[in-house]
Amino acid sequence: LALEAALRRAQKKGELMLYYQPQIELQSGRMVSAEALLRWRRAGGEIVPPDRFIPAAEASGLIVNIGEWVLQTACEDAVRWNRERAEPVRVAVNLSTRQFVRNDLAGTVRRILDETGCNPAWLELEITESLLLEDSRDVAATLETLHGMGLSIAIDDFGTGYSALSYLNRFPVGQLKIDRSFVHDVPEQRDKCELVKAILSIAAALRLETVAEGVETAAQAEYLMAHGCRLAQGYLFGKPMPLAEFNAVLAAKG
Ligand code: G
Ligand code: G
Ligand code: MN
Ligand code: NA
Repeated sequence: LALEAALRRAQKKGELMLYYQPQIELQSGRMVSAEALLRWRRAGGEIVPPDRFIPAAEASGLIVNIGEWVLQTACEDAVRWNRERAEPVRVAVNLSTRQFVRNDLAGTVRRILDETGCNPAWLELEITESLLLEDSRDVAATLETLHGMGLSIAIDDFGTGYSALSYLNRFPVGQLKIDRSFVHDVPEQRDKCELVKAILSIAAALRLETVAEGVETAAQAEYLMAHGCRLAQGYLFGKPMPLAEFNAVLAAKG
């Protein structure tokens, strides 16, 4: 409860901010996207990572409000990045299950796209396997509406949840993000390599785009590219960074 109150104050005082982490097309080295990652910058300058406050925000319902701010801010930033670019850089936003239930998420997204002038094709929504396992009519309808608006939907941390592969057909999913726990021991560990190849072959069969998370070494990047993974995200290409730093990276890449 103390954390919840502190979080409310933080939001009022503008202490929440987004970091951005590049997603790179392995074949070309081009940055095609960036994941928005929430941070809480306290008055003293301390940066609080999301796993320290998102659970409390979810439990209290505050995540609905914070999530709207994240969507709004990410869209505003994407519009600025893409104002003078030939090839757009998309922005990926993480969503909590709570944002889908008892809440008009599709309406919120539509309004934010409208207000910011963000192209729906620039916005990706990251959801978790557990959301799809909610097996609710509302969740399915919301995902269909968002997809119909032109947004793409990614499954975050793919492979770590209670994977029921049937949901890949039942929901309008466009992208799988391979969890970094699989990527970490590639190419050294045989079983991890087999799991990564299995995920990549499911994705290829269903024509889903793939993003490998937590790519830290050139050997990992090479292995992933050789087995058909299109995109990668990780310290090898860039850490999550504040907007000013991310803008400098964008400017340098032209
Ligand atoms: O940036 P970091 O690796 O610490 O992020 C940890 C986790 O926090 C991410 O995997 C993501 O699931 C979650 N997260 C980060 N930003 C957001 C956000 O804006 N909304 C929600 N719901 N989760 C987020
Ligand atoms: O949404 P998700 O929980 O997947 O967020 C990605 C998390 O992974 C963020 O907390 C981010 O800080 C972290 N991360 C990003 N790149 C790397 C990496 O190369 N290695 C490790 N260990 N963590 C990473
Ligand atoms: Mn994510
Ligand atoms: Na993840």
